[in-house]
Amino acid sequence: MKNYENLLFDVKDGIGTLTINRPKSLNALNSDTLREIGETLNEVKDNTDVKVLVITGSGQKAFVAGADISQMVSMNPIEAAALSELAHKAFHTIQELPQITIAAVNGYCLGGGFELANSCDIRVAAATAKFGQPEVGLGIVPGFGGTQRLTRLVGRGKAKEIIATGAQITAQEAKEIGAVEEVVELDDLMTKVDEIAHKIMKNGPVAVRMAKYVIDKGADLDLDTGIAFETQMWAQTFATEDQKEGMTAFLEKHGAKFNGK
Ligand code: CO8
Repeated sequence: MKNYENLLFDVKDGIGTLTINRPKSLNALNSDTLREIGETLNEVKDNTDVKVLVITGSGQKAFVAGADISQMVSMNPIEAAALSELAHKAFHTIQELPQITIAAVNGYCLGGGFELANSCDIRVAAATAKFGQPEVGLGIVPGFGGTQRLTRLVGRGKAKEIIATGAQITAQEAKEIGAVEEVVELDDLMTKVDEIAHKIMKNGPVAVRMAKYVIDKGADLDLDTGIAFETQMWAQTFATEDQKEGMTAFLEKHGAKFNGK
């Protein structure tokens, strides 16, 4: 793995951890950081050692406090579109990764930070984390997918309330509206994320990957088409060694040893 200027990346026991590392700017996303995130994701995509990807922010104060305002202040529309495009590419790659991704939200999760978290599969937040889309207060609209992914998570009314007021909400409030799955004390954040990652990694890798795919691709289909799609995918799992192993191990009353084939 390369050494990056604005992020850290390591892989341990099957868990890849990508840490946005610009604590002096509360991990704000500038174009260099987005480019580095994109490069890391491209490596993660094909790295079979990474079973689960965790994305977090460096320090105790912020996950990501948004796109970098000092870079955006003097941008023209073409430059803004280029920045937004970089983020869209990176966030789209996160969404399409075969691995399950977990956002470990350790603090401020604002603007582009909330949009980054929302492109992950699961969000676990420290009780002290704050969420919001403050863009309208800067005279812009969310530009890294916030009007779309947040709306799909929490519904139009809540998304409009969050985006139009620009107000921050607590981690607990974010959980109540479905924007966060788990809330724990800050000191317990990475332990909780690790626990979830290990539960995921105990299961059949092909099945986990396929479940993510069916949920995401099925979300925009009508119910009947989605169910038909699920049936196809379900049937395909019977062609895997993991299915034979999982069911045999159950009947023989021992733990399964999946090989991901
Ligand atoms: N960009 C650049 N620098 C930032 C950012 C940011 N988003 N957030 C914080 N910083 C910097 C501050 O400027 C400050 O730097 P310095 O020490 O040099 O003065 C340092 O981080 C610490 O911040 P504060 O002193 O402000 O810390 P506080 O504890 O007082 O406040 C807050 C913390 C509440 C998080 C506050 O920093 C804040 O409101 N930050 C901005 C949050 C925000 O508005 N985010 C949205 C940005 S817009 C966005 O994300 C849009 C994405 C889509 C764009 C698409 C078009 C291209």
